[in-house]
Amino acid sequence: MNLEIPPGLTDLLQEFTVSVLRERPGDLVQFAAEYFNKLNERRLNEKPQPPRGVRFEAPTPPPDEPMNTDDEDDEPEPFTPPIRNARRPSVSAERYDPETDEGDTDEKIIHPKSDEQRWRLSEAIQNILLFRSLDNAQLHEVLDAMFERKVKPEEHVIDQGDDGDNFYVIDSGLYDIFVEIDGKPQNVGHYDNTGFFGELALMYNMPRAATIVATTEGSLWALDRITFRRIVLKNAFMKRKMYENLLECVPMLKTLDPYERMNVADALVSKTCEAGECILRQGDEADCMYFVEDGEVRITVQSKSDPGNEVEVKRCGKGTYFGELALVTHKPRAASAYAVGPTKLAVLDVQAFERLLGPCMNLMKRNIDEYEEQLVQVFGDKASITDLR
Ligand code: 1OR
Repeated sequence: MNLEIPPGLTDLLQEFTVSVLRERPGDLVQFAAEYFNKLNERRLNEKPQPPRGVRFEAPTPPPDEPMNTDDEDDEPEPFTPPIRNARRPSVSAERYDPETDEGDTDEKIIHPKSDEQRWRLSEAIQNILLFRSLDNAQLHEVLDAMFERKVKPEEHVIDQGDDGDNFYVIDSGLYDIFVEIDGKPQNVGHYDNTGFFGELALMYNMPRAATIVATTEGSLWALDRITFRRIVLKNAFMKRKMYENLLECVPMLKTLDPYERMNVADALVSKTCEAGECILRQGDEADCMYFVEDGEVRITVQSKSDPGNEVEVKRCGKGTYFGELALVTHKPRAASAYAVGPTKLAVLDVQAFERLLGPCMNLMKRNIDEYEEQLVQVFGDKASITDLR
């Protein structure tokens, strides 16, 4: 009997499983029938597209090509590489498809390392969110395949428009990020001794979206395209897919560009709660915020004059968030939160919050006025509510 697993089966079942976990259908067989029918229809009709929500556009359109101003809700357009005047890539701009991925080979690449190098590498990857969903065996394989690249000041590690070869994790050094705007490279940010870059071209088979230049001596850990796609990409892709719908329907996150929103998806960690479970308690120190993936959360507040009196002030449903206030104000939790029924949350820790949600800070600060108004309505006067600011 031939027991060979057909290529693509694992990914197909994995994606189906994620859908089941997300949707929690009552009738699994009916859900499966509809799921695979839809999948088949989509495959027959589909033009190549990036994953939903990942629509890169050139920062400035060429004069003969007006900038697309469509609503977010519109159907995603056919995928165009981000830099339209870039050198034509030898790889086609296609969506990621694990089934046709050249990374399906099982060839393992090992770059021997000294103990000192291993130690530095394990330090460098500590906060690399793209590696978070790897299991131990996968992580070892990735670490084995990484190799060190030393850089000098002014060295171009990546040039915008080039084909993608490696993914890089920063071990040390400062690096500037340049993106061509109106034909001129503009400095849009920098990396300071930590972080990673070079994942986009490998993930979406498109030319490099930015130029990365070392401004000091430094050291990078590089991972080849094939190993990146074979191991890291499959996991990261599943995770982004899981969260893309959720993040798309959070109005606050619309102020982020797609690149920034993808980074938020990478940083989220799932948490399930039972009915009635206390998620956070008024007065506690805060180290994260929450997005509701499924279910409902009750927010309660104690009256200042009568702390035994816990009053429900709000309900948060799917696609909403809570727990951000204390991270904005750097104060203890101003309310408690309880799961109403079985509830699924996506948790963003305070470090990722500060790094990734800076552009949404003004919107979150504006929420404080709304919270105060709600509290005054519930408790009747300002004296019985705790100062939120
Ligand atoms: P890559 O493979 O395209 C260049 O090679 C890398 O620069 C890219 O992957 C990212 O890892 C990194 N837009 C696009 N790529 C960026 C950006 C960026 N920042 C870093 N990279 N923007 C800056 C967002 C603060 C958006 C500019 C309009």
